[in-house]
Amino acid sequence: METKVSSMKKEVIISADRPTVLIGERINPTGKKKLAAALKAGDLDFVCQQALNQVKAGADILDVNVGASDIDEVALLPQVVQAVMNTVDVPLCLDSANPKALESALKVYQGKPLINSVNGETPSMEQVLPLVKEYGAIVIGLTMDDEGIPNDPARRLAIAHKIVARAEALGIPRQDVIIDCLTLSLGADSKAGLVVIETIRRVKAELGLNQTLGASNISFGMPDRDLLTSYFLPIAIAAGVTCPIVDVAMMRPAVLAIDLALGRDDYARRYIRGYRERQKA
Ligand code: THG
Repeated sequence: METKVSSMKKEVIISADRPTVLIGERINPTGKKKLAAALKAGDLDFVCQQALNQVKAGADILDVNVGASDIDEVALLPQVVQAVMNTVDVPLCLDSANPKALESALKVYQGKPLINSVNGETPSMEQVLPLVKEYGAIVIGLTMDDEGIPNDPARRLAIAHKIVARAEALGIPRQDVIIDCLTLSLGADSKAGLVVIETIRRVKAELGLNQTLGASNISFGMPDRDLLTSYFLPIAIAAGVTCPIVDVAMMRPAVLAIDLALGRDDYARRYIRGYRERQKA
């Protein structure tokens, strides 16, 4: 199962037979006062610096989210997408809960982007999937609906099936849907890890699609977050996550080790190159 995302200059292939694709999470004002203030002031230099840093750290794709109170995402998302495209070569993941903002960003995007996201609610599927078809994009399908995120893996799986069926009915190839099984915080529910891992396994077995995950959600509100996230990641990747959304600078060394352990790094080339680059830095 191969999913191909692209910018003007780069194509990224997501597949369980290849190294894990890292989607950089840091262009997102949630919990970041400095970034939120810069975005509100229309200062895009700060965002572009975040983009450069993440690509230098090894990000394959950048998530771009400008959602915060007092921000007009429909106007700002395309501006930030354009600024980031002018700064780095990697493909982008357009992240908004507002379909109008996704559409305005799609209008300026050059290449085949990721759309983040659609969910199992009928209005979401009715608004987002036609955009995916029209712009030839890839879409992330969240396993939640109007009743929220089910606690039961079977119900999350059923939502994934529903999203794929709706996409295929519109002529969107199934490999252009990436599933996000959604991890909740272990601080709120100490069984949250078990539930999402079981869901990831079943999505892989029954749908075989590529899967993303906002992996740092697992440690939200907990002490020693990076420790928790970095030990959760190999479980999620071994279960079927192929393109996690992460803080790349923090998580890439662990992911290089995981890919080597899972036979996705011939002759340990990437692992050794990653080590050498860290020695130089
Ligand atoms: N699934 C999908 N998309 C997503 C998410 C997901 N997009 C948004 C989010 N979840 C993933 N992105 C982030 C971005 C930042 C953080 C976590 C996930 C984060 N920020 C720190 C905080 O809020 O405490 C602050 C970061 C810092 O400045 O160090 O943790 O699940 N499809």
